[in-house]
Amino acid sequence: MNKYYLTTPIYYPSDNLHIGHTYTTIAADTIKKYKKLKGFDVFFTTGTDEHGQKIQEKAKENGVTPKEYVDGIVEDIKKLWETLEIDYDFFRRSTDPDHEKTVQKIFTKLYEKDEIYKSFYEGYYCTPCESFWSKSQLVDGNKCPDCGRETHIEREETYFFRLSKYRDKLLKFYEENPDFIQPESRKNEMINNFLKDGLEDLSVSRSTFDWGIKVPFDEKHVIYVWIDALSCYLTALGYETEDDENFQKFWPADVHLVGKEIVRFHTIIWPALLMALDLPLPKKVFGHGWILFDDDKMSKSKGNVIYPEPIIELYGVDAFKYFLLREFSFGQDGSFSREKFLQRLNSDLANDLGNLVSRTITMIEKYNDSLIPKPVLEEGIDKELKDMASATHKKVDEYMQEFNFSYALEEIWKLIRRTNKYVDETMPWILAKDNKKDRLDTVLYNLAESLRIVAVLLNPFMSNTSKDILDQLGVTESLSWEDAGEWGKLESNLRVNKKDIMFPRLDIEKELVKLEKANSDLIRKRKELKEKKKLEENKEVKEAKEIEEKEELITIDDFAKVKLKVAKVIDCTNHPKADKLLVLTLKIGDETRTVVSGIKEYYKPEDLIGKKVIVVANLKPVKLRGIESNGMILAAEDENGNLTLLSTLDEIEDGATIS
Ligand code: ME8
Repeated sequence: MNKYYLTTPIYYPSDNLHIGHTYTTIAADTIKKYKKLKGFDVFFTTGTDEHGQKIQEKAKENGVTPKEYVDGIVEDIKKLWETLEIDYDFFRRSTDPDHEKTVQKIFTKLYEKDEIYKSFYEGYYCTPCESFWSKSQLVDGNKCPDCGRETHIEREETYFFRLSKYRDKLLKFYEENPDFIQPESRKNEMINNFLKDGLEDLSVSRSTFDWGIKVPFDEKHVIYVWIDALSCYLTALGYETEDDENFQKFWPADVHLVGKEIVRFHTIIWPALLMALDLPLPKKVFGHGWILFDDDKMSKSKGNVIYPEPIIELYGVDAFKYFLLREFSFGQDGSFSREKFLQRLNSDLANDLGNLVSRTITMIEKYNDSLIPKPVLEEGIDKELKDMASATHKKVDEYMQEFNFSYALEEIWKLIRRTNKYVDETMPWILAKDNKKDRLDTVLYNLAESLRIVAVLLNPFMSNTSKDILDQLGVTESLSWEDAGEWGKLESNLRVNKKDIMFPRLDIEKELVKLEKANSDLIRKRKELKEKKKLEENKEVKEAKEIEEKEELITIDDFAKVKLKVAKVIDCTNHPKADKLLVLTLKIGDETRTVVSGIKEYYKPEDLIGKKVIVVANLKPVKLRGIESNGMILAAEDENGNLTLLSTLDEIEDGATIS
């Protein structure tokens, strides 16, 4: 069986994901479903990139540990993928212990092969991108060329990866594998912007923060977050572990899907690292365009974010997926707008598809007792529909090879629109009225058969809708992709089963208000939740402090400051100048010292000689009525003023320490 390994980036859980992230994941999921239908054995990895300064700072802002901070967001991300019915095979968290262990192995291996060496780095650092830049790479003075935000100068001791030596090898690899970087324009960008003038060695460790995987042989350093993150594609398959069956089977990856801003990491740094590890390189990296909002890149840190949850809740998973894949050309940037979304819902889903399903099923109910009829009387007009339906499969296939989801869907919609036109042309209600049963049966069959083909073709994109259509047609067996390429496979006599309208028409103005409100409600709710968590956290810390103060709790370190010893009273006399004081001579191991104690009321000197007592041995000396006291002996006193000296339960040598 043919294997297929595909990945999405592992996303930063510095905040909840927005529709930009769902775009990559939905595209990957669609490819997976498509490949599976075509009989491939597919493995799909996604996950979260949890280390690095940015996350550490975010966590600090929120008053929690980095791990606590990301745990909550990772939970939301997994929930989102569940809602979107994303069929991933492996979710890699970069904080997973097995991942951390393998990344350390990778780093050590590279160091031992002299692919990594230690030196110093000074450069312009962009904290949000976790990247160093040279002066010539900066834009508008000192801004990061990737995200446009301010950089600052940082100098640190660091390990370097010998990236520079891979320049020619990379260029050769690109030449020998012309499809490696897609779309083509991104390859030219990589060559012209990064490779043409040579590559510099890459700083691959950080010592200015510690939220990361430690360099195993130099714990002052953490491993650069991108080595950590990129390795996830290998560790998800069990690379360098005992259980590496998936690695043996699925590596190299067939495609890494990424946004265009991280193509550099995936087509320069990643292949060079793999070459250094003597591993095969991925077959393809596809750098898709950005979804913009108000013509700006949607980004968590800029705050101009559209979240997917309200859209899905209001209009369903399939409408959301359809819009993203249909509206935007996968390789290029595109602007998201709620109006466009609602318009497509009305035109493509309600008018075209929903309408075709509903009228077809209704007519079969009405004119043929809910049974799919047998086609008996063909006419010339049928041929165009049949030819188009059979050809659509091939065209969709061709577009799917290029991940051109938008054109693939457009082909399916051409067939839907053609089929709707066929209804208008053949006018089944007139055929019914004129009692042209044979012709009517044929027309109804053709409509149903066209819908069956549409349903199979829609499966990778909108699996619920696809199932729904097949259900309504009474088709129960599961269909393969190839079943969409053959006209006439729909059996007659299946019983149709009408359901509610799939995509009701919407009042765009009203829905716009609803959608905007739902998005801002969600943002507010999440903010409140964070604030609440922070407050609770602060409250807990405050309360703990108060309790400590109230009960005068001390830590074990506080207690350890007090040196307690067992002492033997070798002499004891009354203080010559004080009524209440005794003067004791204590032997503490090899040492003898004098302690003055206010216990004359309770003990006679002769009672104490030879007894063992407990003494605080590191108390500052004080003079008590002219005699220096070096320590304090411990006693217990009850509410009635009864007092007794402390001693040990069993016999023990003086000088013994107490803890
Ligand atoms: O870069 N339009 O994580 P990240 C389209 N952890 N796609 C978008 C998008 C938008 N507006 N915004 C985000 C990282 N994406 C690293 C990756 S991989 C080894 C490490 C998608 O959370 C797109 O796929 O910043 C982009 O590359 C990715 O999310 C960035 O996610």
